Amino acid sequence: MQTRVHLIGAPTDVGASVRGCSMGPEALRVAGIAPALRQLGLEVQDQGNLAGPLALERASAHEPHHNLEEVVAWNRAVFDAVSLSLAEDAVPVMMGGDHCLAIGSISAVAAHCRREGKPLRVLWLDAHTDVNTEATSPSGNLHGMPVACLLGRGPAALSGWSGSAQAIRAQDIDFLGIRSVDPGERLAIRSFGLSVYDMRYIDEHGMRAAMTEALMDVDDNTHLHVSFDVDCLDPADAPGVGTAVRGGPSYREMQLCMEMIADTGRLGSLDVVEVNPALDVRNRTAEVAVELLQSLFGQSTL
Ligand code: 5AB
Ligand code: MN
Ligand code: MN
Ligand code: MN
Repeated sequence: MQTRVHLIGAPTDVGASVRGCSMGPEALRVAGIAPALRQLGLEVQDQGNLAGPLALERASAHEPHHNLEEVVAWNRAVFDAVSLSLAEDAVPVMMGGDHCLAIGSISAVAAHCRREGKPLRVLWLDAHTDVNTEATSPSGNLHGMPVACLLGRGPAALSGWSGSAQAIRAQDIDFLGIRSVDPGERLAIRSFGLSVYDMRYIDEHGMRAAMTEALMDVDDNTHLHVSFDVDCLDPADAPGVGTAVRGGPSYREMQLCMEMIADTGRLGSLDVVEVNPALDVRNRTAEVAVELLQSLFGQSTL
């Protein structure tokens, strides 16, 4: 059976304070995401963009969760679209948009896995761990909090969507490429016992060892969800992001990461988030993302 892929655009930046990743879905289309995946023999259906509230006025800095109402509305739309796509046996590719949208997509995936009795594993590819809460966030931006929400530590309005207070358990998620962790996040990583392959680990052991470990418990029945924040890449390779941090994996290291995920054959759903064309150079970041997705969906040189 041919693998079906649904492209779902979620053009918003309500979870971020730097504007512009609302143009991410269009940048990925301009970079040829659909034909690039079709080339691999996948049946690709672009479902267009979801609709949601604008957030033209940034909320006051005193609110603990900026744009909470808008973030809830966008995540509802993402939750519904991803749920539908999974029910149709397709692989949903949620094109963000900022990373707060992973609350909706991963909650939908978790609900699906629970229904199907499948173990879920999440790979969080990012410079950041995004495990802030209202109490620890230095910014109030919800794109820095999706992991906390999924672990049951978010605002009530963003909790319980998967049918359980915790959409995922701490042992279900591995982080890779991490190099920016806030003080409160460091405490959360320790208390949850999160598995974090940070840049030092990758420097010392290499991408291959890190990925081998991260993918160790993936079996034939596993649903693997990849949440790909493009700021995971070194900003030299992916400059079009709102929260760039120097010292990330190179283009080639990231290719190996994607190739090793492809080798498992278990990729079930994907987020591609934080592509910000307003900060980019000739759409390079979207192009790099599309090339990496080709590897993720199984393209190999030989
Ligand atoms: B991204 C920061 N930790 O919470 C915060 O891009 C940055 O989804 C969050 O990883 C970056 O504001 C969010 C300082
Ligand atoms: Mn992120
Ligand atoms: Mn990030
Ligand atoms: Mn693990």
